[in-house]
Amino acid sequence: MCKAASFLFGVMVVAGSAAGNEETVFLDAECPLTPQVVLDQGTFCNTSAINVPGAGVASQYPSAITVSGLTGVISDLKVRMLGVTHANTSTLQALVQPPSGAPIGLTGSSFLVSSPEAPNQRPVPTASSAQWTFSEQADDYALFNRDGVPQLTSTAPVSGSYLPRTFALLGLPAPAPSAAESQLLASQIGQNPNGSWQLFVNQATLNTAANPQPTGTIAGGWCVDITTTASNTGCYASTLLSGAITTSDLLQTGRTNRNGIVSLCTWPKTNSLFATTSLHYDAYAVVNPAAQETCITLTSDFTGCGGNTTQPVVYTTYDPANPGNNILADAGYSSIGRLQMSFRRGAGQPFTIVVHEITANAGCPAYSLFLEQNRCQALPIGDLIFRNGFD
Ligand SMILES: [Ca+2]
Repeated sequence: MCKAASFLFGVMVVAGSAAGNEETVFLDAECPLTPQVVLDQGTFCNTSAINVPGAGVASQYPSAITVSGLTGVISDLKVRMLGVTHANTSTLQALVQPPSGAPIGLTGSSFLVSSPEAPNQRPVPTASSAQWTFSEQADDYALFNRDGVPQLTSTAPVSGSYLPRTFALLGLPAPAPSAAESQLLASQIGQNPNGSWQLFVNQATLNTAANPQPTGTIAGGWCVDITTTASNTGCYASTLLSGAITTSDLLQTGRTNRNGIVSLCTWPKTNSLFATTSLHYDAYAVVNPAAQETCITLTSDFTGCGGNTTQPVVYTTYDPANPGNNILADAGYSSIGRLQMSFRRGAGQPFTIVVHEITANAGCPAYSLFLEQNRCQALPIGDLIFRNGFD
């Protein structure tokens, strides 16, 4: 029997103790992907300017849009920001809270996130009266790029379509939702579109009081473009894993280097071993349930770790004696908050998610790992082919 689209991965313990040292995530039967005709469409906007200070929340926090009168359930969603002007949009944080479901991270980071092409440099994408469309049909991220080119010092206006994605987000001030954010607009597939949509915009300060950020504006406000079908298309899949790292967990020898570079479907990265300290870990073996290669996002939530910084790493195959080998993806950081990354995996291909402590025996009382994918969406192309060859 086909399960709800929110649980297309399953979990089984294959090794370790009841502490859950190592688990294998198996697949449940997928809901069928049934072609469906568009039932309804609508664009809804709030055109009041959203002004962004040098630090903290925007002038409208949140800015709200009421959607009403649409029939059916959401099959496609786009969020547009109109007239974005800002001299460093990399730390301009935006979340959208739909009427139901988790908030969706649109853009922004709480930390310096380097691009793989410019290690140790922070991209500084600027925007001048730009029209930003957040869409899963896009190929790159607003935080890093314009047309696939890292924006380090450019003053050119940046208009275009961007993938929604936040990076190393510590959470936005209340009343923004405290729930971990989804990385996919597709998380709204199958939901009722009608109700209040709220946009939370915040300027991060990079935790440095002496690091003032430029002010900015979203002068024309924002819009949601909603398409519906009669029933759930089944394209969105997710699973939530949770656990704790304790001193009864298994040990790995060393850990992955934290180099500030995030793994992305558009930018796979390499990494290596750092130190050889013994660290406790949990491992989850997962298989991609999609019928074709997809982009899988992972949101790690370490806010329940009691301030103990914790690191997530994804492997093609994991060897706790050599945790610097076979790294598929990492977030470039450990965190006491949340970390986001994404990676590509083919149909039926396995991967292993490992969560480990940074300080020996520090552990983590409670963490969660949220996997998502839109299994109907082709991979974001970016210019991967030029960065990594014909893989
Ligand atoms: Ca454990």
